[in-house]
Amino acid sequence: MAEYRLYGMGESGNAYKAALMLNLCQLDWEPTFVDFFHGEQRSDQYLAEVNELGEIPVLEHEGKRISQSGVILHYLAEKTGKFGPATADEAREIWRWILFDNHKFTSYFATLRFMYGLNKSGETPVTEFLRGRALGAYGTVEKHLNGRSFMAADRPTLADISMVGYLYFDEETGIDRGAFPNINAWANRIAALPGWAHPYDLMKRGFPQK
Ligand SMILES: N[C@@H](CCC(=O)N[C@@H](CS)C(=O)NCC(=O)O)C(=O)O
Repeated sequence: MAEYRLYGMGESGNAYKAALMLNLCQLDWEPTFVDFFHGEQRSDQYLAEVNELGEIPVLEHEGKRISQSGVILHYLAEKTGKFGPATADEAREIWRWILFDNHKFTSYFATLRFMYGLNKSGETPVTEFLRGRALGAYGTVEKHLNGRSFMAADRPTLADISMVGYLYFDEETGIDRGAFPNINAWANRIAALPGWAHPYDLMKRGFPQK
């Protein structure tokens, strides 16, 4: 049995944030597939035994079950000494970007991709709203990366590992990463790190194939 277990599935960029960290740190881990698209994360058993929040990812280690990707990333940095802050200022900067990521950079984009890219909703007022919000967050990150290689320090940190979570999927969203040269170069920089792998190569996919 592997030392670390990650509850997730391939289409989840939030689960990918944790999977990527586990892989970059070369930890002994294995995924447990959660049948998200059939609602397993909302089942009584999952809520009672895995995560009362009804979400993936969840990291299991030494009898603990830890949820929220940002918390999981910090836990793994504590365990490994990798990708964490070197100073109190860096710690604040990492948290600032992870919170921005969870609220704005990931969440609007992820919901847009789910509706438009996976569920093929077509264009609706909701997808237009989500794309507008996601583009706003992309603009903020594009500007921050001007003259910088990484988000929170002069080396890759937890902030980067969190924020690239949805950047390697290629389902149609109406947002072209290529139109954001700084974001594009940064995502490629992270993809060049030893241990990087695409989310679909780390966890089983669950979206029902029609
Ligand atoms: N802030 C959380 C977000 C986790 C999240 O929303 N995960 C999605 C899958 S990508 C989920 O489980 N959603 C279930 C729901 O919202 O009902 C994190 O970073 O872990």
